[in-house]
Amino acid sequence: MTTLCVIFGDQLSLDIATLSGADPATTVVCMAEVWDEATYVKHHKKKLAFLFSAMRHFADAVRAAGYTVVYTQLDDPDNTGSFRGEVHRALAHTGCDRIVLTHPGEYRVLVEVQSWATAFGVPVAIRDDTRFLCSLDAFDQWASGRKQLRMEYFYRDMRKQYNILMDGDAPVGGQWNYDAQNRKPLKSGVGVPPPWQTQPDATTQSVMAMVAERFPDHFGDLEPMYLAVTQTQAQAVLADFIAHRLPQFGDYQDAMVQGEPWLYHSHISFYLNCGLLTPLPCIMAAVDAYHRGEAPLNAVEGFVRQIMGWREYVRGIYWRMMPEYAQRNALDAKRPLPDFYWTGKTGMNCLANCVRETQRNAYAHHIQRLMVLGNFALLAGLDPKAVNEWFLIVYADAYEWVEMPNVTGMILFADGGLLASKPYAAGGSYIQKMSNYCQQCRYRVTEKTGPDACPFNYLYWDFLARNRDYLQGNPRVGMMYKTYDRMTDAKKAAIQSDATRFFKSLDLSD
Ligand code: FAD
Ligand code: DLZ
Ligand code: SF4
Repeated sequence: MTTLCVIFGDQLSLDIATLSGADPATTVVCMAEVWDEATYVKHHKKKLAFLFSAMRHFADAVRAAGYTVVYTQLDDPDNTGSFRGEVHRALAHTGCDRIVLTHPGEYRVLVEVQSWATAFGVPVAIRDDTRFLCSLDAFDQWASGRKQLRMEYFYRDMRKQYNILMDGDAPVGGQWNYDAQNRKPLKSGVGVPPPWQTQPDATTQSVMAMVAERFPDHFGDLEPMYLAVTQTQAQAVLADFIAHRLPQFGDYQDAMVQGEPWLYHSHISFYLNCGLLTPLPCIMAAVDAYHRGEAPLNAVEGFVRQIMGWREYVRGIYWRMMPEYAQRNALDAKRPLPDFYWTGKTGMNCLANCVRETQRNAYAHHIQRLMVLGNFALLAGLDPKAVNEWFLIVYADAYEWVEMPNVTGMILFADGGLLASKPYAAGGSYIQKMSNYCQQCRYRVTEKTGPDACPFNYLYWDFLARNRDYLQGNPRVGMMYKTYDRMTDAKKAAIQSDATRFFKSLDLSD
């Protein structure tokens, strides 16, 4: 009996469950670059080059571990363009009589692989993805019977279960969460450590040439290409973060600085999500730095919470709620995505910078995604399908299991509050407090209405007014309606007419 072990592009870990217990003598590993995956949304060029290069390097590592690898490159003339076609070809070519794979990261691919046993007439084993710290069954057990699925309680349970930053039954330092200390703005010119970067090797260069030729109409800059593409390089990115950025990670987690896209973040999501890194070693590296006295608790706890809390939690939500989750649109938002999400051409300096950095790097840090790009999408009432597609396209760390709960749940409140207890809506003053974008903006953040007023200011109130029926019962938003109701009729009318004028200028009128 020979086994075809199918490994997808986001499963690039040698300890993937697919290979657990595999005998190289009776195993063939199948990997394929396929047109369907590269184009079902038009991924950022840098994301494509990164992933194809990482896949090719990983195939070499699998061969070095003694396995036979059947690898189809995108431009192979026999490439059928789909997972189904490539697995079918590999079965015919190798004579394997069973398939083993690990639970895919996206619902549509799960549906596809579930059809293979019938389609190919061989047994197909779909194994749990053991790289995650919370299995899907364990998440369902945690969630079932709860009225509210708040991340904070999930996270506490995970800390206890894995005994991370615990002092017996209590959290180290006496608090579970040090977020209140993690909201400091940062001045420009502070000397942020440069991010870890590498030069493209021969494999990456050849993939870049292919992407340039085959995907010219996809969004984003291919060059410069500096991302890690092997496990060793990804570990160097992690080590660089622990040594140079983790100590300030907490303090400046929410800060935004014009011209500083990387700040004190870790830049490891690309690697965690495709398998070049796995979560527990990243968490332990930060915890060890804390125990050595090299990083403060607010930084280390904040970092642990992102990976052990948010990352695991959003995955649990995605798989528990799909496929219905993809249809959610609680606020009935319908506006199309404005062009500036692709071009960066807008007078709103914060948005222009976040889009341009996304275009160049296939990366923006969390607060740029949440409080600038996401906040605008929420306030403007952009269609959740269009916003989900954009976020899935433009970031090199984007896969639906992590992108969709962040977009549908966290930024758009389109799931009606399943993930977030209130919409993350904010006017311009939040962006002014946490960044220096407003200093170079054509709008005035201190003006609330009128042609020069920061659009976030009137769009905020227009959003609340538009969604009153849905939101005013929410105890965490109710206060804002009291403030709105105290405004004069003239002010309310000015807000509405400014919002109407603004939408018209973007060609987004109702
Ligand atoms: P750091 O700030 O250094 O955080 C460390 C790690 O924590 C990240 O690498 C990531 O693995 C994890 N993490 C942090 N926040 C989240 C979160 N909200 N959800 C899940 N994991 C988290 N993250 C993705 O990995 N892929 C996405 O497609 C994605 N889309 C997002 C869309 C929106 C609208 C928002 C608001 C957030 C999204 N995030 C996504 C979460 C977060 O913005 C990125 O994980 C983070 O910016 C990656 O950069 P970093 O590695 O430097 O993260
Ligand atoms: C994102 C992506 C892209 C662009 N291309 C491929 C590919 O050609 N081959 C592959 O195996 N995986 C690719 N991926 C990652 C898959 O979309 C990812 O594995 C799915 O999320 C699986 O559920
Ligand atoms: Fe953004 Fe408003 Fe500040 Fe301009 S004034 S940068 S639009 S928050």
